[in-house]
Amino acid sequence: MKLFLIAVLVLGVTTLADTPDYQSPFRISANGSPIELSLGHANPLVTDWNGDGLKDLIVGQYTGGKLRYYQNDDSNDSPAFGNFTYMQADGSDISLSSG
Ligand SMILES: [Ca+2]
Repeated sequence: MKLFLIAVLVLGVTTLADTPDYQSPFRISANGSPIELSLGHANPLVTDWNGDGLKDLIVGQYTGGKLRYYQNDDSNDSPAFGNFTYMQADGSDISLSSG
């Protein structure tokens, strides 16, 4: 039992020591300028939206609840984004309410 408790304590200390190694934050640019939203709440999602094998950027913006779509025009290692378009459904901009 004593050996088990020591093993649990060692495992616990080891687990606490294994902190994630995150990169430093950086701003994502589109057309050479950092992406700005009119209000600071954004919800980014990186996914290959158009199925071309390149990860695109979708940003949900707080103002109006619209979804910006930035198509990746370069590569997954060095993505490049141009102008955004608002995502649409049935010909209308998608708008999600907050809350
Ligand atoms: Ca894509």
